[in-house]
This record gives sequence, C-alpha cells and structure tokens, in this order.
Amino acid sequence: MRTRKILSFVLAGAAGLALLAGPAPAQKASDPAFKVKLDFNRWHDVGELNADMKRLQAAFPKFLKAESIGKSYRGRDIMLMTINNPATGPEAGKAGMYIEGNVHGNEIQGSEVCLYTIWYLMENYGRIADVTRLVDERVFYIIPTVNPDGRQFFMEGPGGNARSGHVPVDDDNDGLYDEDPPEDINGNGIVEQIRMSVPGRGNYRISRLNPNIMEPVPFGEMGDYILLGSEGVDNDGDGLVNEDGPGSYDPNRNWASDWQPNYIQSGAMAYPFQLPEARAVNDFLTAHPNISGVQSYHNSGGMILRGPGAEATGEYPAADVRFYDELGQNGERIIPFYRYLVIWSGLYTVHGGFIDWTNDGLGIPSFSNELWSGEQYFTSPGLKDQQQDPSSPIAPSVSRYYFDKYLEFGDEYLEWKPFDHPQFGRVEMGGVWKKFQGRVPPRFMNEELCHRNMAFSLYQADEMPLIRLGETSVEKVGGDVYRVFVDITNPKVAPTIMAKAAQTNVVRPDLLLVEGKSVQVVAASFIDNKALYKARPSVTPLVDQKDLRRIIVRNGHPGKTTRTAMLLVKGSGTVSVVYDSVKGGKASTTVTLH
Ligand SMILES: [Ca+2]
Ligand SMILES: [Ca+2]
Ligand SMILES: [Ca+2]
Ligand SMILES: [Ca+2]
Ligand SMILES: [Zn+2]
Repeated sequence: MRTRKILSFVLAGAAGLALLAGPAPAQKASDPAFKVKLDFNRWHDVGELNADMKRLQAAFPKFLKAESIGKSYRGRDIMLMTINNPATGPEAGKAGMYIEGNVHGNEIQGSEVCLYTIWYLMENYGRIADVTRLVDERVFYIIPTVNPDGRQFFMEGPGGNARSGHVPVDDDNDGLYDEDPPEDINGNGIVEQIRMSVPGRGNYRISRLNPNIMEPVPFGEMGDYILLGSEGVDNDGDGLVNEDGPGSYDPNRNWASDWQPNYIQSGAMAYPFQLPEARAVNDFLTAHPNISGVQSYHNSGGMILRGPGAEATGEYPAADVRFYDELGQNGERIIPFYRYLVIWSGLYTVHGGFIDWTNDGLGIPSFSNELWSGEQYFTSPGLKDQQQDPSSPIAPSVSRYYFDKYLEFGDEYLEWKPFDHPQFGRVEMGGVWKKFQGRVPPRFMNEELCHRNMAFSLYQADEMPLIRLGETSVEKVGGDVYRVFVDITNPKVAPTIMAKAAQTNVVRPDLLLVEGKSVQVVAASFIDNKALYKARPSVTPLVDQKDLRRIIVRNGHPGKTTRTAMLLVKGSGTVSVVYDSVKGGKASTTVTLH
C-alpha cells in the first residue's frame, strides 16, 4: 500500500514536470467523443438491447422516448423508441419513419441496425447539418425487436428453430404442443449434425474438395457414412427427433393483406393478427397515421425488397412503381451487393406478409432489406475472378471455410468429433456452422452493414412527403372579389398519398382549408404550371365540391411537384390557407385581400 502511494506520487510529479517543460497542452485533435458508447461488433440479447435504449434515452432526453407498445406471448416488452424534436413541433404533425427489425427471431442484426440508427441520429444531431435537419423535420419510430421471444430464444439457446415466435403450435398434429424441441446434448451451445460411420454401407462420403463437406454418393456407389439428422433426442417416444419445437409458425405471414390459411401459406396461423406481437405493432401503426415510411429488416441475401408478395395481387399502379424504383435504384448504390427486387418475383411468394399489409392496408411505402450478402466475403474484382476457378481455395463451395480460417480464426465452424449418443450409440457430431455465421455478417463487418442500411432508411425518411406552401399572390378581379394564388410544394419523391392508397381509400384525403372571418370561396381550381397559366390563361377544371373552404384532395399531392391553388375569394381582410396532409404534414400561409 505504502509503496504504491509513493510510486503514484512520483508519477504525478513526473507528469507535472513534463507539462511545465513542454508546450501548452493542445486541444484534443481526435474526433469529438460520443456521449453513449455502444458496441456494433457484438450481438445483443433482449435485455441488453433494452438497456442500451434506456442509456440512449437518458443521454438524449429531449429527443428520445422509450416505451413498451405491448407484450410478447412470453410477456416481454416490445420496446419502441420515438425520436422527435419537440422544439420543431409535435410528432403527429410530422411524417413518421417506422423502422423495425428481427420479426424472424434468428434474424438478429436488424436490431443492431435499429440501435445504430437511434445512436447515429442522436450523436450527430448538431454535428452534421443533414442529420440535424432530418431529425428536426421528421419523427422516427424504431422498434429494434418486434419478436423478443424469438430473439432471446436464439441468443440463449443453441440457435435451432428460432425463426418463429413462441405461441405454442402443434407441428406434428399429435395433440401435444412444442413437445420435442432440439437439444444441445453435449452442452457446447450448438445444435450439431449427427453422422455414423458405416464403412462401405453408407449413402454419404467426405468430399474431396474439403474434408468438412459431406456429399451424397453417386447412384450405384456406396459411401462410409449415414446422416442421422440434427442433435437432439426423441422426447415423446414417437420415433422422430426434434419434430415439434417452440412455435414453428411464421410471424411474417400473420398480416391481413392477402392473408391465406395454413394449407396455402404455411405458418400463417388461424387468422390475421392472431399473434400478440403482430397485434401490438398493428395497433401502434394504426394509431399513428402520420407514418409515411416503413422498413422491416430481415436477413439474409442482400436485397431491398418491395411488395407485392404474391403475383396474383397484381403490380402496383405506375406512379407507385416509379416511386419504388427511384428509391430502390438509389438503394442499390447506397448498399453495394444489395439488389432491389419485388418479393414474389425476386425472392418467393409471401401471403400475409408485413410490408404487404403496410403498403396495401395502411398506404405506407414500405421496404424490407434482407441484410447481409455472402458476396461481401470476397469483394475485389480480382478475388471475384479467382472464385470462377473451381479449384481455387475461395471457390464458392469452399470459400466459407477459407474465410473462417484466415479471417475469423476458425471461430465459426464446428468440426466433427466422436460422441456417445444416448439413443444412437457411437456417432460423430459437428459438421455445422455456429449460429452467428451465414445469416449474420462477421462481427467486424457489422458496423458497415448497420451504417449503409441505416443510410438507405434515412434516405427513405428524407424522401417522405413534405408539404410546403410557397409563393402567394392576390389579384383584384373587381369589387371585393379577388383571385388568390398559393403554391403548394412537395419537394420529395414520395407523394402525400400513394396511388394504390388513393384507389382503396386507406389514407385520409389531404385537405385544403381556407380560413378567414368574412371570406367566401366562390370557386377553386388547381393549376399545374403557374407560369404557363399566367402567360396563356386556359380553362382549368373547377373543384366540384360543396364546401370550398374545406377542399378534399382525394389523390393527394404528387412527389417533386409544385401545384398552385387558385381561389376566387369574396370578402376582405386576411385569409389563411392551410394544406393538411396526414402523411405530408401540415403547412399554412396567410394572404391579405387588397
Ligand atoms: Ca406436437
Ligand atoms: Ca411447435
Ligand atoms: Ca451440441
Ligand atoms: Ca419425437
Ligand atoms: Zn426474415
């Protein structure tokens, strides 16, 4: 104790002397420090995700509100983070971007992207002008995991069968629910494959390409192994191993748009919104009609998906396709290796999927990114060329083993090892990738995944509709009758109401409101090009509605467009003109009649 004290005194003295002798201490030359330090090279369980959300809220209390929107089947909170700057207005008056992840329990990195997004927006507010503007103009609703039961099961358990949520389902119709899940018998945290050596009598052999790969023997030959399925025991003695694990439905097939029963769409459950998590999310979305953009992160494959999920639903109207194409094609530039695709034609048919519901049922432009592409393991053109050669150590069939050996130091692959199985006797177990390989990126590559996918979602958020009232002018027609021009602008790519949503009336129409004490609106029309109209006045169709002080704009306002409202007004004093859009916000201006 005594020596330590003296030593520290000596060190402090030395440092003091150094300061006196050297130049004055410089300002820190490094980047500004972050207020909250989070890890994006490590996978979080549900408790950690929630704790990180609380830490962020504590650090940025003005902007952040963390709250539960409901409970999962097992009683876990489904935690939402709202990001809103109250100084620029209440959230309901701003277009909202909804971002969620992890609806499939094993597709974990979407939650890290969500966490990164909250963190990045807050840490860079006031540092980066575009981030500051985005936070000031928009509201963000972010739910890192909408399937906390599935995530926790994946994180705690050996990783098998974790796509589902945890509402019990009888997979094998024996009247018992979830009675035979996979087991990690040898306790190494991984559900392995089982093989038995039967020299000269098997139907599998070890591949010549790589000793880790088992391959079926060609017709007419015999191999040295048989495969006995995945690690586990027959819990209910029905002769099958691991035939009924927890849940085993698909939480992304329980939504009300093009929902189909189980015999057409497996995993759909008995009726839409049967799952408590789906119900909680839908209640939240319907209570927030200002939500104008949706992103639901899945894995994997490197895709930027849009609906429809099924061909029979029919392609979206042309204006909607133009919107999606514009964003999707820019997305391909923002996130290399990701392809912009339609679900049914680019991936597979999905009935009752989430983003079909949000697009068709709620009228919200929606994307679903399939995070991580194995293409990203070997990224340079030279290495891509090498991969064409089947004998290359990074040829597609063996490249994962190479990458694991040299970049992850063998941490992800589990080799075969002898094991005494309680039911099969002497076997070998292993031959599998651990749960954090394949569908999720290597940890050291995850921050880039988080950043690029966030950037795409922020781009989508920035292109949500934003109504502004621009130039106004007043012309006296005669007596107390005036012609009032008000420019209505939406500089963003998204319209205030998507074409399909306008057809199906799922979004409240926009409203053009004229307010003034002694003012009467005699006639109203919309002019597409004011300059052209003023140079060469032409007939414009009049708005054929009873109450011209409250004009209903059924089709909303298109993207990247300025239109002019021309109002024939009788009266005096000031007139306030308000454009009120559920998804594009509310804007107002005042003109004086003179
Ligand atoms: Ca069963
Ligand atoms: Ca089950
Ligand atoms: Ca095991
Ligand atoms: Ca069984
Ligand atoms: Zn998924």
